[in-house]
Amino acid sequence: MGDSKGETITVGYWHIRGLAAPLRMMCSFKSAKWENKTYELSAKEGGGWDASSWFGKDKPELKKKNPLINLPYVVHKGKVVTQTNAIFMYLAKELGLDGGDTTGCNQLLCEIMDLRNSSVKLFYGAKDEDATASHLGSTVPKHFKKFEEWISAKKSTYLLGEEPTVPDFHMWEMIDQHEILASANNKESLLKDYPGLAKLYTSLRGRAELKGYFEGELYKLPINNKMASFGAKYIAGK
Ligand SMILES: N[C@@H](CCC(=O)N[C@@H](CS)C(=O)NCC(=O)O)C(=O)O
Repeated sequence: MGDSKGETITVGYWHIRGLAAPLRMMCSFKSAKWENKTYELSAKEGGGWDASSWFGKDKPELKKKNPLINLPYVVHKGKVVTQTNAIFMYLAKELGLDGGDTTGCNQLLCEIMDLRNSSVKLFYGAKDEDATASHLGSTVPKHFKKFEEWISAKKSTYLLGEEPTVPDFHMWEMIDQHEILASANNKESLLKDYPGLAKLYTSLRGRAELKGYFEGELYKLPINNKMASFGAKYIAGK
């Protein structure tokens, strides 16, 4: 593990769970010295959203250090890191959460991002019961099946072994978001068909290192931003 207990890690993102939730979970899990920085959208008169809390000041400032700057970002040891999967791997190395398997982490993180990207289309699209049913009944199972087969081949609790590594935090977040989506649509849990994923979900949720995260404010943020058709307001998880 690097000296991340020495220098504060700043995690910047919108005032929601979104892409930052698993980054916050990783910092909490490792009791890193870290701070959470969030930006809030405010309603504009006449409709629409004012995003100047981010675009007005911090984005132009951080852009001077990293022209790729986006949300989320991490500032640590004088570096500004952006792009979620790159941040995941940066933190995994700093916090000792890569399991010594960079290729495994990268493959899993990209696969989880594929699931996330298809979910975000639904969450930010117009509310549509048929699209939600098709997402829960077809799209998500296609992804979950791959992860289930991966875990089953590994014969492990987590994606890369018996201890959590970086992809488990994003996997957990995506499972949780879909548990909440299913329950909000009066559908049963998707996990009944995926015992390996169910075990990962329950095991990580029960880790003592994450008690503070789950009991604190960060887990109570809305999943998505204010314009989303799903998750724009806090919905209690399990
Ligand atoms: N590929 C990027 C996507 C980042 C992105 O789309 N960020 C959205 C929020 S999820 C945003 O509002 N960015 C602010 C900006 O464009 O400055 C990643 O994985 O981090």
